[in-house]
Amino acid sequence: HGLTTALPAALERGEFFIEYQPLVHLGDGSVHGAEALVRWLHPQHGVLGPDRFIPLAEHTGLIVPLGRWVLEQSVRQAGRWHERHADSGPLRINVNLSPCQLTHPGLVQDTVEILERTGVAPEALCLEVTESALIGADDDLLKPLRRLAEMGVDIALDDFGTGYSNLANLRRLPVSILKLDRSFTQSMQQFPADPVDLKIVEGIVSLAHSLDLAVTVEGVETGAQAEQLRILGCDTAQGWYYARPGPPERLHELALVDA
Ligand code: G
Ligand code: G
Ligand code: MN
Ligand code: NA
Repeated sequence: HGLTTALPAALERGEFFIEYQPLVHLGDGSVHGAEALVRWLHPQHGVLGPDRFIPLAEHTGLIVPLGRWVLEQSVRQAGRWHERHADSGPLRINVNLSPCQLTHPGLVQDTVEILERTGVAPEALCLEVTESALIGADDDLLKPLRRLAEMGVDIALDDFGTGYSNLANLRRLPVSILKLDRSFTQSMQQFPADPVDLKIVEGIVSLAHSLDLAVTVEGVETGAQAEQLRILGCDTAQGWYYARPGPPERLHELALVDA
C-alpha cells in the first residue's frame, strides 16, 4: 500500500499536524480543555483523517513514534495555553492512545519526559484509551496505565458503551473518565428521546458517579442534545455544536470569550 510505505518519511518531513476540538463543561458551557486529533497533509492527496492512516501506522509499528510525536506536540500546546490563561485555570489536553502504544515498554517514561520537558502538570493531561483495548486486559497491560494514573494523569475510556465490557470490571481499571459513545448522543436528537436510551445513559451516569468517574459525551451537534445530556447528569461535552476540530488558536478565542 502506497500510504503505508510513505508514513515514515511523512513523519520525518513534518507532514502530520494536530487539530484541537474543545471540551466544555455542560453546566455553564465554559471551556474545559481539548482533544488532540491528528491529520496528515499528504502532498498528493491533501488532508487525510486518522481513519485513513492510523490503522496502517498500527500495522507497521509507526504508531509508536507517531503517537509519541502527537503526545509531545499536544502537551507542548497545552503549555502554551496555560501561559496565556494563567488565571482561568489550566486547559486540559486529551490525547488518544492506540493499543500498540499501551503495550510499548516506553510509554510511562516517554510521558514523564514529555511532561518534564514542557513543564505541564500531569493533572492537565488525559490519555484516551478505547473500551475495546481494555477488554480482558491483564495486569501487565494495566500496569503502565496505573503508574500514569498514580502520577495524576487522567485515563479516559473512549467510545464507552459500544464494547461489551463488564461494568463491574470498571472498578479494576485505572480510569477516571468515561467518554460516552457518539451513538448515545445521536439518540438524544429525537424529541422525546428513545426512553430506553435515556434509561441507559441515566444508568451509566449514576454508576460512573458512584465510582467517582466523570462522564464526557461526544458528538453533541445541537443545543437540545446538550440540554438533555446535562439534565441526565453528564459532566463535559464535545461536538460540532460547540466547535469542530481546528487550529490551536481557536482555543484561545473560545477560552478568552469565556473569561
Ligand atoms: O478526527 P476524527 O473524527 O477523524 O478521528 C477519528 C478517530 O481517530 C477518533 O476515534 C480518534 O480517536 C482517532 N485519532 C485521532 N487522533 C489520534 C491519535 O493521535 N492517535 C490515535 N491512536 N488515534 C487518533
Ligand atoms: O476519539 P474519537 O473517535 O472519539 O474522536 C472523535 C471524532 O469524532 C473526531 O474524528 C471528530 O472529528 C468527530 N466528531 C467530533 N464532534 C463530532 C460531532 O459533533 N458529530 C460527529 N458526527 N462527529 C464528531
Ligand atoms: Mn477520542
Ligand atoms: Na470516541
